[in-house]
Amino acid sequence: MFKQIISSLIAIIIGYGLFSQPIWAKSQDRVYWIAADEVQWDYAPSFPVDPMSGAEFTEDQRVFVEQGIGRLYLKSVYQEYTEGFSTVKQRAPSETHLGILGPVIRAEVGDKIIVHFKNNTRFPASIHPHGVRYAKVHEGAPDKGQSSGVVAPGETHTYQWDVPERAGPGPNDPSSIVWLYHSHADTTVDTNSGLVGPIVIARKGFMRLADAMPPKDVNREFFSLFAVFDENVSAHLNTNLSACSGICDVDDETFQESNLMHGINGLVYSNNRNYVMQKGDKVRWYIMALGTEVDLHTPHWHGATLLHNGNRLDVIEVLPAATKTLDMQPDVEGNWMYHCHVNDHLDAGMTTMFTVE
Ligand SMILES: [Cu+2]
Repeated sequence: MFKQIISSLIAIIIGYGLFSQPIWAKSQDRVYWIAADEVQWDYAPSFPVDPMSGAEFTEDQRVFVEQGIGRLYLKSVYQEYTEGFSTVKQRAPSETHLGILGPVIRAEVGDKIIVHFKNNTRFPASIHPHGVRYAKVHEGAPDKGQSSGVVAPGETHTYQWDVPERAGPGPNDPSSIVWLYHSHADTTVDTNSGLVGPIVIARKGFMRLADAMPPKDVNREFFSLFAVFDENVSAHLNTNLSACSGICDVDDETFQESNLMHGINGLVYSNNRNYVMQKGDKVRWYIMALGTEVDLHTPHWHGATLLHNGNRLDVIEVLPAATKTLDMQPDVEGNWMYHCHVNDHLDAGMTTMFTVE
């Protein structure tokens, strides 16, 4: 009898220990090693073939992928490294659709995010986060000579950001939401140069332990940045001009037009083909936009509908630096068009496909 009471007490104590503070709900430091690197970026690796039509690019399409500088540009991108910046981390297969975007920074409410940042580019750069909580010194934006996390070429900075309730999903949001991060040394130049990435904040208890995994209540997640990268104002314009042929006059309107890269994650004309899912999956889409007054985008999915905070739709609107999180449960197999529904953007390359297997 006495033994039974003791063992019951032990069971209660162990049970309390397990369930009052489940291991997955503990606050954690989420540590990242991220550098800004200069890389040669290909907006349309499929050239000269348009994967959508299977035919060669048309004259109108070639304005963007062949004329002027063409489809290869030097850009600045955020890359994730292993501890101590020893090697660039290989992207998980589930994240190859990220394209030009920097690594996904993940945390759940209650965590702290620590980002070791190194600027390997020839221009000042930073990581300025949206949504999370930071002191001025970790803002990543210029502040009249004060130290605020803008990093000179070759230098480093360790950002520390908190993730309080107000950085996570609100009452009408799903279990995770997306924020942007980007360089804010010279925002217009830095973002057009390519320095942008996503932050995902999950509700407490919803983040999985493994890297590159979606929240616990979904099977798959995808990220899309709808942005016209204006290569006319990239920090790398002068370098890129050396690879220009034909009309290469920076004051010429035709040349300027050829440098407006209407991409989804920096890929144009159906070159982002890694949006692959299974029929019936619970799929979360994180939509982001950046740019200027032409960057009003209306992402549209064929073959499926989505939920956005309780509203059903198959088109969502985003404006520069806005973010939207949507859920989809695809129920018809196939390759489906996924494009911005602004006519001018669609024609200029802001289109791709998603695949339901
Ligand atoms: Cu658009």
